[in-house]
Amino acid sequence: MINLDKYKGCFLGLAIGDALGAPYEGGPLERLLWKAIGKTRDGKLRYTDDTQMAIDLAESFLHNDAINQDHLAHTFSQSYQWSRGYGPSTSHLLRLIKKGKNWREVNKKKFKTGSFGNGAAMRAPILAMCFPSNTQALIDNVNKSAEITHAHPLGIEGAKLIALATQAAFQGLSSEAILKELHHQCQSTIYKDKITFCTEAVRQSDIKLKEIKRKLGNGIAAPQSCVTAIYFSLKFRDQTFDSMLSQIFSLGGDVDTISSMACAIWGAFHGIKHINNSNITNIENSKKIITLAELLFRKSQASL
Ligand code: F2R
Ligand code: MG
Ligand code: MG
Ligand code: MG
Repeated sequence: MINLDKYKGCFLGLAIGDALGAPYEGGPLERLLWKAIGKTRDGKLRYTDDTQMAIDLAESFLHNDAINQDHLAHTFSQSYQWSRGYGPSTSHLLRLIKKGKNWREVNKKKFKTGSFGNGAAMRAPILAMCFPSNTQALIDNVNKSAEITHAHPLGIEGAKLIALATQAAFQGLSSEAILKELHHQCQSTIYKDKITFCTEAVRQSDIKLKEIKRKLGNGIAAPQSCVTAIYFSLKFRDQTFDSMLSQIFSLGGDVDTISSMACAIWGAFHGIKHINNSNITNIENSKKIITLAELLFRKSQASL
């Protein structure tokens, strides 16, 4: 059953995973920088590009009652701040859009085939909140959202898998059914093989973290992080939010993004009631995020 509690759990899960994971992301230099800029003036934990782009997507969808690519590109560019830690290609792109370039002219500037970073996937849980029950509408709108910043087929496919996993979590499908559907939806061998491995790893009781890192990845590219996040959300489906987070922190690499995507899916399964209140109140703009979740839920109910 889809309900408001799950919407709040999904959006806050995304933001909490991001803000709590950010201090663990990347190498020593990135961690040192985040120590200096990782808190707001009133002592809350700052979120990064992952949550900022999720908020932008929610606000743009609420404003247009649709995914309007020009409006979304503009919204992303207006909220861009270097200190949120955007990926290099996205950062370059958003600065060009902010200067007045059309996103269609610059989204393949850095990479001729478009980016396959995980930046489109990290905002994809929000699309499942916009399109909670129509799978084809969800896929069509994942493509629209991703194309702006991540036009490479692997960047889009990673976003599609995260969006579909979140939609299935809202619907409360079994983990086996979710993985079967994701396998069916995969177009590329790289994701198909990872979903096959993930299905085995979720069943196995003694799987080691280093095996997950080796087979599924922990990097900034979508094929190196999307299935990893889905794995954690399913492996820890019957365990606590905090126990899942601590495992992802130990994984290393692109921790903020992997935990953000995993926590969004976990929140879509369980709802806000199962997330510790201190996690919620400690993060920047938690009230705004709850309000956005409420507005998205109301819109989804009105369109039934
Ligand atoms: N930027 C960061 N964190 C900085 C530290 C990361 C650390 N060193 C690590 O590797 O874990 N975090 C934020 O960026 C990620 C989202 O990135 P996004 O928006 O996808 O960025 P971008 O620049 O589009 O892609 C990321 C990199 O992937 C490689 N790449 C992408 N497409 C490529 C292509 N077609 N050909 C070759 N390489 C391609 C490039 O290295 C890109 O720079 C999130 O983690 C977010 O938290
Ligand atoms: Mg980030
Ligand atoms: Mg507006
Ligand atoms: Mg990241």
